[in-house]
Amino acid sequence: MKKRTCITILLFLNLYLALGQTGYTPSPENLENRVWFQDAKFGLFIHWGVYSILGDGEWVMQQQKIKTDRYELLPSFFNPQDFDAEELVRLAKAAGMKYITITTKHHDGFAMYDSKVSDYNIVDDTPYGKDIFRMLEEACKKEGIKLFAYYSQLDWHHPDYYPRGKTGQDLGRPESGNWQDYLLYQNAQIKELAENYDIAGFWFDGYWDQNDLKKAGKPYEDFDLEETYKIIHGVNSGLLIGNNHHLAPIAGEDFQMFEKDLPGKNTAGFSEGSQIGNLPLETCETINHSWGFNLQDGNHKSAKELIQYLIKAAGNNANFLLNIGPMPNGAIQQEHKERLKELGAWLNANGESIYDTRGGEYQKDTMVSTQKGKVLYLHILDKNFNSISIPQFKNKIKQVVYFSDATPLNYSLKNGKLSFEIDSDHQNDVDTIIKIILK
Ligand code: FHN
Repeated sequence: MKKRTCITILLFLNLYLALGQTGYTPSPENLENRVWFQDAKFGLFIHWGVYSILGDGEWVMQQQKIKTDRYELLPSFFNPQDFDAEELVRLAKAAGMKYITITTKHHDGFAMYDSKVSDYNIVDDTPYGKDIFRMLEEACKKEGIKLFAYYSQLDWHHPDYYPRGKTGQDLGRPESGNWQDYLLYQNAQIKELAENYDIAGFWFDGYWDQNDLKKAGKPYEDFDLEETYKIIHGVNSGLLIGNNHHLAPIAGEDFQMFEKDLPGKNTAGFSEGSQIGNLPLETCETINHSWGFNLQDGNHKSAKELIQYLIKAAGNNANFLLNIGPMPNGAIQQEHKERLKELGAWLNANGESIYDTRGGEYQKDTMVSTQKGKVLYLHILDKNFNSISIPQFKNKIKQVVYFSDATPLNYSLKNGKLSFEIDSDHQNDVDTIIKIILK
């Protein structure tokens, strides 16, 4: 284990025990994996299911109120002949991504892996008949990319997901069911994923479906997260668990995610209750506006927007999990492939200022900072922002250079105030990086 990792783990452990979640002590392997996670910075989110056939996103069952017996027709024409796991993993790797998180089961309840718990899965229930999660696992191993399993605790198909939460009403299921039997089913699927696939962790979703009822003072059911997390860490204590419950971290979790917002913000409305905890952080976002494939959604964010989101995430000490939604044939939309290639090109040139760094203390809309040891990277995200002044700059400076060509920069540091001008030749429309080597 690298010396730096040991120190980081000890820091984590102290911080954890001081502020942390009672009742759960992460194993040394888990702490080491958290350091890896924080160093990784960038991952690929994949939302893919039989819903892609309808080309109307991953909520189509709910939004079009498709009864379960009608929705169950979809797998019979799911045959993604153009799916190429190795090509997809190489696309992620070339984009500079270090891990992939894919939906093994979304809210529609259909398993995109070879589940032995339910035949309602891609191997047993489609003409395609292949385990895409296994194919991705093998391709990830080959390319040195880690694989995470997204799993929805919310289930619009299973008859025992009863009482219903905020969603999944009127989908043709009997108005009855045994919640404990659903938890047994859900935990059996989660356990088989942990035991049968070489994964790095779990990305849970859907907790909010019941919790929103609780917040509204209505009858709800509890997911008993402690039991699920114990099962996972009982299989492998090193597995990293995150839960998109939109709350502060809960005991047993190993990273905290934010949806469509930087940590601490709530512009998209998903982060109302999720104050920043003391776990590794991640924010997730779409390239267009849809997680699952949406034929009508051609509103693709520019490469500049996505690169700057990655930089702001790193500046806020968070990873960026960027989503694609494969089409029903298994292919990736051209625009999404192009964006990933542009992110990869930027990281190829500037990755030193992102990978293995931690969020800096200077965060504004137009400027964030990342830091690695004695090197501070200032990211100036607005080309017109060329006269920089940082009051209360606490560090002693050895040298200030432009990251792009190592040209020294004249600066003044008087009474703790650091100021300098950026010359027009070095201004960059996406990110002007100033490298400050500290004493
Ligand atoms: O309802 C899901 C949605 O389909 C998607 O999976 C996102 C990804 O973060 N999570 C939920 C919405 O918060």
